[in-house]
Parts: sequence; structure tokens; C-alpha cells
Amino acid sequence: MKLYYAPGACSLSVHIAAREAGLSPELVKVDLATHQLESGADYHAINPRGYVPLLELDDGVRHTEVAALLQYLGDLVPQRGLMPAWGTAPRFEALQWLTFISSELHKVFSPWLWHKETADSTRQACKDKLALRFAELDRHLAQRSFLLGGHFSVADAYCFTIVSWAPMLGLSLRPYPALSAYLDRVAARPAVHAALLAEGLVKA
Ligand SMILES: N[C@@H](CCC(=O)N[C@@H](CS)C(=O)NCC(=O)O)C(=O)O
Repeated sequence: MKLYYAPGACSLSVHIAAREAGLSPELVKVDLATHQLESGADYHAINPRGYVPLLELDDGVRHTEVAALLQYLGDLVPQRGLMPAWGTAPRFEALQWLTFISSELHKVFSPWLWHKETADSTRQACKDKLALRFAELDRHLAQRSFLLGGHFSVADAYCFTIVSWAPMLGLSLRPYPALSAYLDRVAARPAVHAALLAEGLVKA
């Protein structure tokens, strides 16, 4: 299994999920500014959409989309409990969180994360929307350790990755103590630490 990633990008969530599942995909780094691999090869030849993550399975077939990749990895090693069983209420809840993180967090960050020229009015509208979402997450996490309750799931891998972008973009998480404590809790997990280390995001 091969994971095309960029350090700290949304692909980190898939990297974390893989490690939490006990898998060690081969990591292939993509420079998102140039869309080139370290070899100099054009990443568009791998993923014509140009974005990470992309997971290449051992049969050579390539797959994209964070929420789908996370579910796949969670289902691949069910004994790790990273994705609840099909047809259950927790599964329904996990799907809602994955969709929420994708559309209400990830893609609200995207305009100004990737396009420095984004107008101030758009930037402010995104920040206001994120503040609402962070406040909701803070209330939710004040009552439980992880998004689904007491147990870490792939939704946490995604939430952790995206919310961790906030300080980098000048958004303080100080108003959200439960959310901040949650990020610390997730970062302290051995598999998460290993992924952060492998991507060069923390020191050993
Ligand atoms: N729809 C994709 C979006 C992935 C995405 O936004 N990736 C960003 C990194 S967080 C990226 O590679 N951006 C660079 C680009 O689009 O060229 C998914 O959910 O996986």
C-alpha cells in the first residue's frame, strides 16, 4: 500500500488512520506547490486532480477522497474499532462526522489555505463559519473524549488533522478548551505521534 501525501495536509488523517490500524504504507511525498514528487515526476500523472491524499493498493489501483479512504482503512482492520460496524447507529454517526469535517471544516479552510489571494471578505466569512463549528465541537467534546464517545475512530484522525491547521492560520483555539484538550489527547496517541514524526511535524 502506498500513500501519496504532503506533510500536515489532509492526507495526514489517512496516514494516522493507517498507523492506528497497524498498517505501514509506503509514503510518497508530494510538493503541492509544484505538484511534483521528490523524484521530479509530475504528480498529475498519478492523480490528474492534483491533490493528496491518494492511496494506491497492492493491486495497483488508486483511490482518493479522505472520507472514503478513512472508512476503507477502518473497515480493513475491524478489530481495531476505528470504524463502527455497518448498519449500526454509531456507523451512521461516524459517517455524519466524516461528512461534517469534510464539508464544514476542511473545505471551509481550503479557500484561503491554498489561495493566498483570497479576498479579505471571503477569508473573514470562512473564519466566522469556523468559529461556529469550533464552538460546537468544543461543546461536544466537553462531554466525551472522542467524537463518537470514549473510543478513538477515523473521524478523530480527520478532525485532529483539520482543526490543527487553525493556529497556523492565525485562528486561536484558546476560546475552545475542550477542543484544545482533545487535540492534545489525540496528539499523544503513539500512532498519531509516529505519523507526525514521519511527516517531520514534530521532533523525536
Ligand atoms: N476532495 C479531496 C480534497 C483533498 C484536498 O483538498 N487536498 C489538498 C491538501 S489538504 C490538496 O492536495 N491541495 C492541493 C491541490 O488541490 O492542488 C478529498 O477530500 O480528499
